[in-house]
Amino acid sequence: MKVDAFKDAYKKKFEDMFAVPYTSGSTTEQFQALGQLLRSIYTDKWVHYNQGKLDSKQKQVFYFSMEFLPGRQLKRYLLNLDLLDTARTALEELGLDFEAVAAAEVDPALGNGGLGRLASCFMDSMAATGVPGNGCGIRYRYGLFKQKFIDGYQIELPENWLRNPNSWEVRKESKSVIVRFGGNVWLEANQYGDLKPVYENTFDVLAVPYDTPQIGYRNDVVNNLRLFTAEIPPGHESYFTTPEQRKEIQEITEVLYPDDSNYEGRLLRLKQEYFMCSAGIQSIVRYFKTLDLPWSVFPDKVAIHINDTHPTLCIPELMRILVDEESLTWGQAWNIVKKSTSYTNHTILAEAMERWPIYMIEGLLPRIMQIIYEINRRHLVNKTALYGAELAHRTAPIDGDQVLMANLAIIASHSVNGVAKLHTEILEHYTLRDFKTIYPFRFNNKTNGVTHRRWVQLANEGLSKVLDQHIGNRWRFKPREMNILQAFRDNDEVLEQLQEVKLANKERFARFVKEEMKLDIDPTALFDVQIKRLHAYKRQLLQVMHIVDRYLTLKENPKADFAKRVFIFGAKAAPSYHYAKSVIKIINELANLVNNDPAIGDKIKIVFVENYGVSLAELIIPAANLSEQISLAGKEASGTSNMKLMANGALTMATLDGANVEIYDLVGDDNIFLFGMTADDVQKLREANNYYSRAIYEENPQIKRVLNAFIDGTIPNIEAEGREIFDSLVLYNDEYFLLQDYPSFYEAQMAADKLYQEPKEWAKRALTNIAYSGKFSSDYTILRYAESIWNVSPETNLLGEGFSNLD
Ligand code: GL2
Repeated sequence: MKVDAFKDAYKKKFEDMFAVPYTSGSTTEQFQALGQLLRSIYTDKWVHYNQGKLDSKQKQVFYFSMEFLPGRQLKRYLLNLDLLDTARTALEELGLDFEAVAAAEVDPALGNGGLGRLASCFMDSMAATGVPGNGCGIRYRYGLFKQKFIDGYQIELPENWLRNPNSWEVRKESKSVIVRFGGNVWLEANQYGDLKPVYENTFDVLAVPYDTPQIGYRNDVVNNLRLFTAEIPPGHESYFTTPEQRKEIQEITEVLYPDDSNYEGRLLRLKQEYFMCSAGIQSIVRYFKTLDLPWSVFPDKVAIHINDTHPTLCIPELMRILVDEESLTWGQAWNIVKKSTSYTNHTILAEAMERWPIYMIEGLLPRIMQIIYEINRRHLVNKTALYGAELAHRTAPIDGDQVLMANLAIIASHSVNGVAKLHTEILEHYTLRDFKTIYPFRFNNKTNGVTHRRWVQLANEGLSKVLDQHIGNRWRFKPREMNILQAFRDNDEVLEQLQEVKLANKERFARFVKEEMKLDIDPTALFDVQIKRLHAYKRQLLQVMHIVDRYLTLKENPKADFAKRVFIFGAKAAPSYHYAKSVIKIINELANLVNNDPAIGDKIKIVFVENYGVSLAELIIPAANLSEQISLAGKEASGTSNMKLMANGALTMATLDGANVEIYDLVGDDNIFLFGMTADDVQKLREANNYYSRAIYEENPQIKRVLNAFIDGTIPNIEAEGREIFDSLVLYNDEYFLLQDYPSFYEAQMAADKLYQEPKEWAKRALTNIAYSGKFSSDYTILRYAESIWNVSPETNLLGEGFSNLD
């Protein structure tokens, strides 16, 4: 579409919608008009692609996830439709501010963090690579809470993301299904003598799908993200006369659980999980039946992927439908389930492992519990014969009065993968060792990835132009070709351009900070970024110790040789996570102290952005010089902000944890700041059982001085929180070994300071990080899933070339 035609279409759309001249709307209205215009452009493609999938009966992937964090869609759609420049020019020629219009879109926070964002990167990459993929999840009425700081404390406000109509979704009421909860169930012989369940007094809920298109990058693919909402079934209105009764239905899809990597065994969460699984599986079965094929080929047409254990109930739900409703034998059904299901594990944290009390499942989902009992019984019988009773019991889905969701997911899947090499190794050797014994070929690694379209092409247009100028634009289709940039490591012109782009991105962020926080930050200072959920294992506190250390040193010796730094944090804490909230309070009070100390000036500034999410990440990441990836080794399954920051030319400050290990393998010693214990060291230290943090505190004056600042009034207004943190580190033996790793962390930070004083040397390393980041494109990750887990053949459109050689 040409600019003039786009302008005319936009004007008409705006005036049709709002009945006022196009010059007089708000940015929200302008966004809505642009959204509607885009819809009219892509809908044909969507319909056509869907029809093509149906006609060809090709295999499709169904990616089940309780979380998606898509971010804003407008620019993503424009980019993928190759209309970004056209739309920008058109709006600007009409006198409108394109960026302001794009920023008027709400950012749907339907996920907590890395896991949800990964699901959205995967949706983008499936469309880009031509993998026929469907996302399946919940349309939460309220997304992850909106974070506010009041007196330095985190306050949670509801995130009403649907206040304005959602421009992209399509309600598909005719595709609704009924999800059944509770009641009684028993088995009775039917007219053929088969035992079938009979239900009584069930609580029925209507699951209504809302579909959002997933447009491929400059190809003809438009996949689908289907999110379900819970409603009263038509004709049942008379049973729901009181607000309480209606609420019982509405609350199923009312809010996202705000806990990251933490399991909460609440009945409502179980309802949500089953609601999504049952609705999604019923949709799949209905679709499969339209193909008019025998059940035995179901696994050749459908791949069901379980993103973490939250969607594990897909397994007994599919068993239920196949056995109870479609009258397959147990053996036939089990084969189908196993061949079509695969599971990704995203964490080894014990507190994140889902286990549901049997009484809860029994009460809410009586037939599903019967099926789980039968899966368990057969597992014990079969595996005891082969491996003995102990191993059979340790791997069984039922443990005493609990159902272990990971066990159920593993035994009923044909593939189990971790999300980084180290993570998969830990799963195989420790966490899931028993399963590895029984199913040696079931395990595989799929290192996470990020979509360069959002995280480089859109978030960093300046960098994208530099890349185009020197290496051509093929990297936009094949991000691995960014490695050609490495040939320019000694090219002064390129290095200078990269520095200019970085500075411009830092200035943009500084303007935001000035506007939103009334704080001046120096764009030439080192921007040191740690953006992720607040969690003890991620060790934001290590960085806090480092800042306190610098602060105290500078107070004593204002001439101390530190580079100017802006410490940037973005982090939400789970509302019930007391410790994490204390760390938030401490960072905010430290910021207050340091930012207002005239003796410190620009040498240290602390920016803790409120309400960190995808859109803020898009602003912060391109501005970063240093990427803090400092979790205790062995704890972070993969991480993905590490990849986004690297792609934008930040150097990584890292422990050898998660995907940091693979970043290190790519860029080498000279282009990363490594510190701290390895996962093996941590393991040994734990086994030795002789770690004594109090002794480190007593014997290391640097550490003692820093920790004392938490309790001696140096940082005002943190009496309770400072004491809590101090005690966790000194009295309660420092579970995440901060004191053990601190000296090497500090040393690495000093090395970063030193390097930052040599801008050209720093820029060379930034260039190398950018160059090698293409390897972490989620396009490749998805192609690996497609090839070795889902067994679907993508019709890739990336420069028309296939992807035979992925490694
Ligand atoms: C996580 C891991 O903690 C994180 O390291 C990983 O990158 C993502 C995606 O694989 O998954 N696991 C988890 O439960 N959450 C994550 O972010 N919330």
